[in-house]
Order: sequence, then structure tokens, then C-alpha cells
Amino acid sequence: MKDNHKIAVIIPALNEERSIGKVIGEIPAWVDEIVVVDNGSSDRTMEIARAAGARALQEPERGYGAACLTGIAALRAPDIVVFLDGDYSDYPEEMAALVQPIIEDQADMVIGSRVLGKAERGALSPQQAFGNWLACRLMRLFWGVRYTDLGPFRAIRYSTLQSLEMRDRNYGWTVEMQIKAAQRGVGSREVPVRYRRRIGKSKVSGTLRGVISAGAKILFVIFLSAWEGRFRENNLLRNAGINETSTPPLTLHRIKRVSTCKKE
Ligand SMILES: Nc1nc2c(ncn2[C@@H]2O[C@H](COP(=O)(O)OP(=O)(O)OP(=O)(O)O)[C@@H](O)[C@H]2O)c(=O)[nH]1
Ligand SMILES: [Mg+2]
Repeated sequence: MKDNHKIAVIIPALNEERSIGKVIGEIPAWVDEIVVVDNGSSDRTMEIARAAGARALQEPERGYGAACLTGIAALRAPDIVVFLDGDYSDYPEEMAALVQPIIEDQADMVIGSRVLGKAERGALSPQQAFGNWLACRLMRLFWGVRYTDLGPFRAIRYSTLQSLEMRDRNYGWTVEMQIKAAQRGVGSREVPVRYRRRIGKSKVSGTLRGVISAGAKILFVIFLSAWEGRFRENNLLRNAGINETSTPPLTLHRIKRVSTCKKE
């Protein structure tokens, strides 16, 4: 418990036997529940996670998002959920900075930004840095939100997380959460976090296949969400009796006014 808030941590882990014990060991003592979701590791990740005091679950389907969804389904009604990678790239002891704004009702979602914080040389590959930058520019263009990173180390109020109805089962997980938060007006902020070179073998950013698949999926989620949003907005306008072809580009702001008008 932290200031009367029950805190849960979800760690997706695939073959992280060398790091998982260190990650769990450095999680602050006020965390109530640690759930490690294993994606079919062939090493001792599960055993080590259990020995370190976490609940270790199996998700047979590969994918970061699939692991996160399994973790969420297993939670015991926390107030705040923190996502953390199992490769020791993040600094678990920085968790207080992520949950405090939620506890103080200043935000419902807090993203740890490795761009605002200090990333050790080589911890973020150039492709990863560029991909994050591009994704953030596109989110700003489509939804007017200013993020600097798609960092995996993040905290969100449990009720907000449930309302987002997360679906992505692999690399689109982080961007989906940020887009949905923007679309639904979730109060969010970023805090600087440090980032270091991972322990163990890279699965995404250090492999060509991982970089291409992750990059393509992230862009796909952004453009699909933008297209679906535009479609929804046009329907809203049509219902309100406004012809979308004669109107300037849409903003969320205008949609809100349109729906209010309709009610009156
Ligand atoms: N790639 C991948 N990672 C998974 C999966 N399930 C869980 N993970 C974990 O998700 C976290 C993030 O994956 P990483 O491999 O660290 O990805 P990354 O940080 O983008 O890039 P690298 O650290 O360079 O590999 C780690 O804790 C992985 O062990 C899965 O099915 N695929
Ligand atoms: Mg990593």
C-alpha cells in the first residue's frame, strides 16, 4: 500500500532468468502484488520469479500485449497498475515517481519517458529512438497530445485501465494505451525515467525482425486508430446534421461542441 492505494506490478517476461530476480528484488516494499507473466520461456524465469516473491503466470501465446492482458485479468482489484519490463532496463526504484501523481489525483496515467530522463549510451537503439519520435509526432498530429516516448515503464489507475478496453496482443500495446487515453481525455503526464542496457539477450530492439515488426505494428495501430476516429467523428457530425465535406478538419474539441449542440 502506498498512501492507502493498493499497487500492483505486471512484468511480461520471456527468457529473462538473468534479470528477473534483480528486477523483482528492487521493486519498492509498498507494492502489494507482483505478477510476472511468462510467454513460454525455455529457461528458469518462472522459478526465479516465484522464489523472488512474485506470482508467476503462463501465457502460451507469444506477445507483449498478450502477456499484459493475462496479467491484468489476474489482478486482485488494485487501485494502480504499474507495467515494468523484466530485462532490468528500467529502474524499479523509480516507481514512486510514476504512482505519486495518480495518488495525488493529478493524473490517471503516467508514462516514464526515457527521452526526458537519462538513457545510458546504447540502451535505446537509434531505430528505437527514431521510431518513438515518429510515433509521438504522429500522435501529436492526430490527437494533439505531447508525448516524448512510448516507454514500457508506466502507471495507470486500475479503473482507467479497465475503461480503455485494451486489445493489442503484441508490439502495439504501449501506443494503443496512449492513443486511447488521448481519445478519451484521460489525464496523463510523463515523468523522466532512467534507462540502462538490458541484461540478457535482446528480443525486439536489438534484432532486425523485432525492429521491423514492432515499427510496422506501431504505425499500423496509429493510422488505423486515426482512420477509425475520423469515421466516428463523421458519423457524429452526420447525426448532428452537419455535412462533413463542407467543414474544416476535425478536432476532438469541435466534436465535443457538436455533441453538446445535439443534446440542446
Ligand atoms: N519480445 C517479446 N518480449 C516479451 C514477450 N513476452 C514478454 N516479453 C518481455 O517484454 C519485455 C520487453 O521486451 P524486450 O525484449 O526487452 O524489448 P525491448 O525493450 O523493446 O528491446 P530489447 O530490450 O533490446 O530486446 C521483456 O521483459 C521481455 O522479456 C514476447 O512474447 N515477446
Ligand atoms: Mg528491453
